[in-house]
Formats: sequence, C-alpha cells, structure tokens
Amino acid sequence: VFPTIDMGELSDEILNQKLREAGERLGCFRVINHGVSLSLMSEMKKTVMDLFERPYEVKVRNTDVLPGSGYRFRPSETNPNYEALGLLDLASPQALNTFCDQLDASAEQREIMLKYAEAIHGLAKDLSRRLAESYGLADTTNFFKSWPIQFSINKYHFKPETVGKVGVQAHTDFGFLTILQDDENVGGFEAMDPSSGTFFPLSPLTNSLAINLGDMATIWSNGRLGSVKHRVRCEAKTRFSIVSFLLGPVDTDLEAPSEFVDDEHPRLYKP
Ligand code: AKG
Repeated sequence: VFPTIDMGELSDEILNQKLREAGERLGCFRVINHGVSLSLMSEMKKTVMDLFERPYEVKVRNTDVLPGSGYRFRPSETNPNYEALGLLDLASPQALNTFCDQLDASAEQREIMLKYAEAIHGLAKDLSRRLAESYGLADTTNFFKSWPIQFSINKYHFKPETVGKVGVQAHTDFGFLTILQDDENVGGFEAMDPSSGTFFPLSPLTNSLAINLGDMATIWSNGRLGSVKHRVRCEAKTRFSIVSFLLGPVDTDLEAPSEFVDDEHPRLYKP
C-alpha cells in the first residue's frame, strides 16, 4: 500500500505527478535515490545512537525552543518507552552548533550533522518545489524559503511488557512535510489509509526515507494534499528514528495560492 517513489529514474514531469498522487491519496510515501547518501545516513544513525548514551545531566541541557522541541524522557502510559532530543531550526548552522554544544558532540559528529542538515534541507526544498510544480503554481521556489525545520531524534526503548503497545499516539504533523529516517532494522511506524480508516505498517527499507505531509500541506493546497495520521507501535527491539519537520511560515499565516481556489474549490481555510 505504501508507495515507493524513485527520485532518480523518472522525468521531472512524471516524478512530480507521482509525488502529487501519493500526497493526495495517502499523504505519505517512501522515496529512494533521494540524494542523501547511504553513508551519510549510516553515520547520522551512529551519531544519534551515541548522543542518547550521554548522561542524563548532559541530555537535559538540550532545552526547548518550542514546547516539546528539546529533551524529553517522560515515560507515561501513552509513551512508555520514548526518549527524544531536538532542535529548532535544522536549517540554521548556528542552532545546530548550539545543539552540538549542549550534547558535547565531537568535531566529527558535528560535521556529520551539518552535512546531514544540508542534505535534508535540500531534499525538503526539492520536494516542496516539485509539489508546487505538479499543480502548475507560479511560485515554486519562494513560498517555503524561510520556513524552519524542526529536528527530532527519537529512541524507543524496548521493554518486553510494552511490545505491541502504542509508543507514539496517532497524530498528524502540524508542519508542511516531514522527512523521516526510520530505523532500517526495526519497524513500528504505522500510517492510516484515509479511504478505509485502517492503519498499515511501514516496513523498514534500507537507504530510503519516508515522507509525511502535515496540516500545513492541506491548508496550502486548499484540501488537496492529505495530512497523514500516523503512530508508532513498540516492537521487540530498541528503535531509533531521525525526523525533520519542514514547518511553515513563522510570521505570517499560510494561505492557499489562488491557483488552488475556484468555484468548484472554494477557500476552505481562512487565515
Ligand atoms: C513524530 O515524531 O511525529 C513521529 O511520528 C515519530 C515517527 C517515528 O519515530 O518513526
């Protein structure tokens, strides 16, 4: 059910069309040949695993910029196994350096994260531009220019008694689009098919990234693109995920471009 889109093989027109179709039908898909190299993804995963090994006193130095953007380890009934570190904004080398300082990252880890940030930012911009092109919009490169990228790294601790339980409750992301490097060995991510209302699992796939569209994509497209409902289930192994959320405008409201609005498609969301 989960479409896998090869970004390296198709013509621009067909690729853009496929992204749009998947975005409208499910609001999520996997991409391969996405331009973030496998070696960089592996180095990033190793870095992430190492950062979670920092002592508690170090991890709590990673404080919130937005509520919930910094260190979280609050085992609760709904999130019994969930630990996360994060920052706002991945597109800002300065913010990333602060994050690295907070967590005593080595010079090598810092370099890996800076490279990863640049590659992910490039992909977020490419996907946004392609979606805009697929609808024939006049503005395909400027609309997302100053949108920040919230960044979160997650560790789902394994406990025998929680296997099969929900690790992250079903939700939609509030930003425009999310790039998820899910664990290449451990599944657990589930997305809802809006046509049936049932959740289906996303099987791990090495060297791929999962893309989820969020509420801002629905607002921007005047209801055409779906904001996928998703959740994470606890599996019988510790799972890591690396999540980059391209949010939306900071100082202004997001309004659907006029191309999305006509007699058949009245404006759904008033800014
Ligand atoms: C989120 O952080 O919004 C998620 O849904 C996490 C997804 C994951 O860890 O795979």
